[in-house]
Amino acid sequence: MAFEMALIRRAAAVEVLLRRLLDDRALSGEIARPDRLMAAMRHGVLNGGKRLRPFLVMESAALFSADGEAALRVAAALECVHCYSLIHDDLPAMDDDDLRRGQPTVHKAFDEATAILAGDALLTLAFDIIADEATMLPAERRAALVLALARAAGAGGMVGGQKLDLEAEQAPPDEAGIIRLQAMKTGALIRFACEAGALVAGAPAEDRERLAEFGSAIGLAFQLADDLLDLTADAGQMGKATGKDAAAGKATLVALHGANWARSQLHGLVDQAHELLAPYGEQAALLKEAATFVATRNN
Ligand code: GRG
Repeated sequence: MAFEMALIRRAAAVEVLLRRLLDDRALSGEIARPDRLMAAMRHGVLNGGKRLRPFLVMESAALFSADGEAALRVAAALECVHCYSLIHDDLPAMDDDDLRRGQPTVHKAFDEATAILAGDALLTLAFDIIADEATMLPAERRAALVLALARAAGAGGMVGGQKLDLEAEQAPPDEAGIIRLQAMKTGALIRFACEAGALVAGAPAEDRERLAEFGSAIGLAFQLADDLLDLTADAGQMGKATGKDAAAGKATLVALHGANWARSQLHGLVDQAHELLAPYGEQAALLKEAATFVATRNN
């Protein structure tokens, strides 16, 4: 319960900031931004969502008593990258989805070209937010965050994982290939979310690595849980609205080893995640609950 309340509280804070950052009025020193583009960006961002990644940034930052306002801005930046990826993932050239978070996808509500541009602008806005002096951190910490986010989001991270995922439709990968693809496509941003808290705080490298490992463990759990939800949706049970991946016979660890194996893996990953946070004691209680939530979520 404490976790659910904290997730809602953190989501509300990040939404206030996102609303401000996506305001029609130009940023100081910037040429006015086109209305329809801004409207499409808002549609893709201010449309619900659990705001799990921002939560992970803010909670991992709190673990090291980092500046809360700076952590909030990094959290908002990461959510912009996540939302851009969802807008592009929904496009006809990719997943071709009509609904996202229960509302028309951006290309349905606007048009395809506008959706592509809204995604592009959200990606660049993310780096703008972090690099801006308003993110009151020493310049080298902002640079380290920009670098880590660029790597998590780019060809060696989420975008590369998406490419491998598209290729997997033609040539299904083996187990190692599936793990690599998922670690890149969904794992990299979750890993960054957890690592970012340590970066905002300027925590020692050992803590940064520990939080990154925690992020990798819950990233894997997130994807396994997602594949399980997909399977139950495909079987017409509770879970995701569509079981598209399972119905398409997509190569996943769940498809390879079955649901019971996946559930026992999830237990192991949550234990591993909790152990990684053991040095932080009670301070890490909410992050530990987040790991459990990720593995047991039903949406
Ligand atoms: C198009 C560059 C590009 C990348 C797309 C992450 C991704 C890569 C695509 C999303 C496809 C998808 C639905 C994957 C399953 C896991 C996932 C990322 C689910 C959505 O994340 P949640 O559950 O969503 O955190 P909310 O809506 O709560 O933010």
